[in-house]
Amino acid sequence: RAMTILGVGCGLGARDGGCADGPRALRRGGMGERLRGLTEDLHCLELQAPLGDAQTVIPRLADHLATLVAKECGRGRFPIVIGGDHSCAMGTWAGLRQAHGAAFRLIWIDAHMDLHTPDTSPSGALHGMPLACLLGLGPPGLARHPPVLTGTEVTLMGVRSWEPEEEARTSRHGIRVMGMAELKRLGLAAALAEATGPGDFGISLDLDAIDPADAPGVGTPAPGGIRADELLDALAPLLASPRCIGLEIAEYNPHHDIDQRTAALVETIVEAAIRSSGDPP
Ligand code: DIR
Ligand code: MN
Ligand code: MN
Ligand code: MN
Repeated sequence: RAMTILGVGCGLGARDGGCADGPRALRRGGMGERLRGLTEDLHCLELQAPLGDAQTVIPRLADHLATLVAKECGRGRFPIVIGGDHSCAMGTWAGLRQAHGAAFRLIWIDAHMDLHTPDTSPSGALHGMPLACLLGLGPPGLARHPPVLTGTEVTLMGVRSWEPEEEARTSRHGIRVMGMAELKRLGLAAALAEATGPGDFGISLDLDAIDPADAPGVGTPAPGGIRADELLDALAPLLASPRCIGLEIAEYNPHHDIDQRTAALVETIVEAAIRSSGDPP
C-alpha cells in the first residue's frame, strides 16, 4: 500500500530536547532513500518544531500534524509518524480519528503510561501527557474535545514506570494495562493479538518500551524492557494486517544512541511495515 512517513522534529515535550533531532538524523543517515528503494510509493514529509515554549508550540504542531495525517489517510495512504518526543501522539491520533470512519483500538507500547495532566505531573513535561490529552483530560489547547479515544479502546503495553495518579486513571477510564510480567506470561504475540481485538487498530510505539540494551537512543530509558527482536517478530504480522491503520514511533533521541542501534531498529520496524504491506490479509 501507499505509505507516508511524517517526521516530527520536536523535543519540547521532553526534559531532554534531543529528540527534536531524531527525524533529521534518520534522514541524514539515509533511511528515506533506502526505504524508497523497497517500495513504489513512499512519501516522506518532515515537520520541524519552531523555537518557542512547549505550551504554545506543541498544540499548534499537534493540529498541523493532525491535518497532515488526516490528509494522507484521506488519500488512502498509510501514515507512519516518526518522532520527536511522544507529544506528537496528540496530533497523530487526532488526525486518524478525523480521517478514519470506523472505531479503532490503540495499542500504546511504552515504559510509561503518559497519563499525566499538569496537576499530577512531577516533571511538567508534555511527553508524559499525550494519552491523557487524547482521552480529553488536561489543559485547554492540549486536551482533545471531543476525546479522540475512550479508555476502553486503549491497551497500555510494557509499562513499568508510573505515578499513582496515572494508575488511578487507568482504572477510572477502563484502560487495559499489560505490564512486563503479563507480557512474559502471555508472550508478546498473544498479548498483541488480545490488545488489537478483531477490528481496526493503531500502534503508538514509544521506543523507551524497548530494553535500553537494544534501544539506548531515548531520553528516559527504563530498565527491564521488551527485547527488540521479540518485538519485531510480534509486530511484523500486525503491521501486515489490513486492520492496522497507522503506526507511530516516538522518542528517538540520536544524542543518546550507541552505534546507531536505535536508528537501525526504527528503520527495521518501518521496513517491516513496508515489506509486509503486500501480504494478503
Ligand atoms: C515521566 C516520564 N512519567 C514524566 N514520561 C515519559 O515526565 O511524566 N513518557 N518518558 O514516555
Ligand atoms: Mn506517489
Ligand atoms: Mn515512555
Ligand atoms: Mn511515551
